[in-house]
Amino acid sequence: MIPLLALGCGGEAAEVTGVAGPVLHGCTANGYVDRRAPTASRSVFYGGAADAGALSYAPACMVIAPGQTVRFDGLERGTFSVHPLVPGPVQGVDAGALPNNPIVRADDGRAAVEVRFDAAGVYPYHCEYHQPSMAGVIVVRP
Ligand SMILES: [Cu+2]
Repeated sequence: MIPLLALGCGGEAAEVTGVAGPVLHGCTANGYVDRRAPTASRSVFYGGAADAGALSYAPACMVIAPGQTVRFDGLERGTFSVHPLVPGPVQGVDAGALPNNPIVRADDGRAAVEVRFDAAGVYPYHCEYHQPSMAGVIVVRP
């Protein structure tokens, strides 16, 4: 019996959820988690926090609705000085025409930032030091 696992960002095992999104940053076409429900968690953990590997984001591939806020959170395990959060695709990846990405570069000692996504679109992000494997995508759609 083969478990329903696929290789996600950084070679970490990621759940296959059947939610569609672009193939980018290790995200597979149907490998996105749907966090559009009002009560869903919209935290992206990194740097060994919660479900994230030391050099990965979890969940790295997330679908949210316009107007919702994502919290990038290293909890007690990671900070942006170790894992600088950078908007946009990793080097060498052409993500096509990118709309304005509301993610703002964070490279200080904070562990968490919250980013509100108002417009539908595809918003890649990555860690400056650990790209290309440490990368993810937020897809915003109704
Ligand atoms: Cu990193």
